[in-house]
Amino acid sequence: MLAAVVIVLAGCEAVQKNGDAPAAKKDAVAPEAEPLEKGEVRIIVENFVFAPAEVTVAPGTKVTWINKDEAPHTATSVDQKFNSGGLDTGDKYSFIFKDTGDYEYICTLHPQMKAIVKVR
Ligand SMILES: [Cu+2]
Repeated sequence: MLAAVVIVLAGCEAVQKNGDAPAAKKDAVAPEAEPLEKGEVRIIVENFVFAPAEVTVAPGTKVTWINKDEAPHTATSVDQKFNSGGLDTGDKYSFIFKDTGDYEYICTLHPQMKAIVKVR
């Protein structure tokens, strides 16, 4: 039951996950080389940290996480506002922050990985 609720919540505002075709993983082009959408903010997951660990964005900003580690990671809101699910190497996940507030999140696979998105 809980799992179903989480899926529904995540589905609400998750913009894209694994948007690249499977073949893209073999591509030499690094994910961050892709053009940013206007107003988009990127957070790189690498060396078991979210970088930057704190970002402040305006309401309506699309934030995209990209996993550059060999290990899988997630970006999971501690308040269950968003959840990337498992991101393998090169995978990305986007969420549009509509409301102001502080959004703490962790990697559920490595709970010591903590970061925050502030929407102002
Ligand atoms: Cu992790």
